Amino acid sequence: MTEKRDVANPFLFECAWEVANKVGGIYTVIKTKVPVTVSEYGDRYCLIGPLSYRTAPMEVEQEEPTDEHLAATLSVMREAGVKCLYGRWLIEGAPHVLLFDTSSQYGRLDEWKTDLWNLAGIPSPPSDHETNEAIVFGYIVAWFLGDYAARQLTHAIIAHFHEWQAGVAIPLCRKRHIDVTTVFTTHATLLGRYLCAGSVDFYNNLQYFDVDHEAGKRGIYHRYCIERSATHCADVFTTVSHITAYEAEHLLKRKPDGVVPNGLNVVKFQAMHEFQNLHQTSKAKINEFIRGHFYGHFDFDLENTLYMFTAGRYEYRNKGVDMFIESLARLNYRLQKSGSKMTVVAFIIMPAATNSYTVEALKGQAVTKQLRDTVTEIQNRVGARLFDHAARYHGDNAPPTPELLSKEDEVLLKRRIFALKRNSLPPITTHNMVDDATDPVINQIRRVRLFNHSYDRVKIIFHPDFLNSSNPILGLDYEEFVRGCHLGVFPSYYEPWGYTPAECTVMGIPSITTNLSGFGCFMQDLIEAPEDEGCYIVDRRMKGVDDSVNQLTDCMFSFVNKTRRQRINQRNRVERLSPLLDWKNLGIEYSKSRQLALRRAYPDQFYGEEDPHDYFEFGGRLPPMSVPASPRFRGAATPGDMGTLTEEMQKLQTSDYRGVDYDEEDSYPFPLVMK
Ligand code: G6P
Ligand code: 1S3
Repeated sequence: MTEKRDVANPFLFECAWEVANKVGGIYTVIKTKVPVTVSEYGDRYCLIGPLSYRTAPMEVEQEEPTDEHLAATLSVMREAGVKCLYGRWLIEGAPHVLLFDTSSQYGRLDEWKTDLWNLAGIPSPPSDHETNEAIVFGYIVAWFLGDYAARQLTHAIIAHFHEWQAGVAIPLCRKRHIDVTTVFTTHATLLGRYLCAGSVDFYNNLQYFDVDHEAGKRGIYHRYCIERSATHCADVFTTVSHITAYEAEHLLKRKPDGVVPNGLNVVKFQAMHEFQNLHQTSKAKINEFIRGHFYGHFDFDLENTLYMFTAGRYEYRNKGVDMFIESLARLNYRLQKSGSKMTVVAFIIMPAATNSYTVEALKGQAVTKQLRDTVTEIQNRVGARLFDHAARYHGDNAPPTPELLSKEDEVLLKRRIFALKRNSLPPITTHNMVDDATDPVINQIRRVRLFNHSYDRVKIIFHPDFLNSSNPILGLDYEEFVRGCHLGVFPSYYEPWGYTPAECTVMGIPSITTNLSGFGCFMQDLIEAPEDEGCYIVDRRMKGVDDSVNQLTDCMFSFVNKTRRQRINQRNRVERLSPLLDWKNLGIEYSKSRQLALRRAYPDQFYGEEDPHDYFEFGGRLPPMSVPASPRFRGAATPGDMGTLTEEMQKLQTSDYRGVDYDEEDSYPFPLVMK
């Protein structure tokens, strides 16, 4: 390796399938992290992703590279037929971005697949499109990095890859001895996700799974090989939470060097009441939808109605939808028994295969809109009549009030009211499902008989699509919807991080999550009594399923019994936790992982010198964070514990992620045995 590269001002390429290409949570990670990364690297930072001609024109402004080496590399690659787009990603921070069109190199797929087998022993079946994409993308990225690193010889280059889809380039960098240092961050493990979605007792058996066999049984052996090879070939390996670090150690067979928790770009309002006002205005929009959806059965008081929701990728068991629906049924029973005047409307927002909106759902919005329009017309006519009448008055005595509602208006109004009559119950879903008979969510709702009857205190609405403000039904953007709700419920079984409750927190909306989610554990580690701050954590480790369901039900029941004043106070407390989730505080974990990568690749440049970027000088502790005063924080915790990185641990001869010596498997940061 060249020893002269400048390690104090390295170049950073961050590569992920979700760069300028929204698929799921990784897009949020990358996009929200950009401002802090740009502030650290400026023009030395460039993201690399796949080129989608559908979304790129909206996301990226094309420009010519000013870096001569980059320009030369791209020119060589273009001459060889690689299509790419270089420019600025139009998001906050406006970073450089380089998108490669994988289809421009599909002609070389077989050649590269053979090479991958010869080089790394990674097989690839012919018909797995996602894997084919990952291979072509990986080969193009490695080609780019190899060419660039051979031209640009003055600065160190860090190549950071996220998730297996971007992982193929890592073994290639290693085998080809490309002079870059690599970081691999995984946001889940392939096998973990598959195993949890089945019916295995995942956490109690983690160390016993025959990983190759399990991956083979599920038809993902080749993908697993890519993930595992990226994990082992990277200079630094990180993941997003301690629970996933533990999982990765057993399923990918490498202990992560540290944890890089996911942050958000927290926008603070000037005044506290602003986010409370936003809740009020967004709630009014949800109210409108509810009036339409429940037409003909709209017999509950919106002033005493609470909106709860769950949202995310449609993974029925992993995201805890099974537990949510069961708990809603128990909540319904308890509210009925206690004679509560409150109504809960529970939304499930999870994209699934659908054909269209249901006629009933569309009709509900249409008939209530007609009613509203008619009332507005009548209101105008009544107003005009009143005005005309008052304007004619000249004497001292007030004239008798005119007849306000004309016969025609009365008939019109009756017609609209009659149109609200309905024989069916308000539907439990807004869309026609492709697999209605087998859909797990619909079937469980049927099983627990939550059919939106008048006597039900818990109503349910399954919206199997992303939210969008231009939708004819529930026409709100996701953020607006969350702000209008009262409580987010995410009782996940498999959740490496869990952005949904984190997003609730920064918007000042209380949420429920579990101690099997990265986010839940993170909050539990940092705050002494998270539930006092509106961040409820259901125990899915030490309790049996039934007890966890009861705990979740208790939690929702006590939330429903809060007064409006208590809810307002709680929202204030939740919102005050947002600095904990701000990239301005969490970004340092990424900095530390990059620093470690540089140290590993260029040890001589660090040996015996004072390093101005030495993030380890706090002994694994961050300098004091700016945190709100009231929550009680656990003193010892640090967000990512990157300070316990492997080398540091070797020095200390300890073996955990936190600098405490755990000898036994089950003395991990959390108990392993579950009921
Ligand atoms: C916000 C508004 C208040 C409103 C309240 C409703 O706090 O600023 O004016 O009364 O929301 O809260 P609720 O929990 O009943 O939706
Ligand atoms: C993954 O996305 P998911 O919903 O499939 O990555 C996210 C970002 O790190 C993380 O929040 C989530 O828990 C993982 O599961």
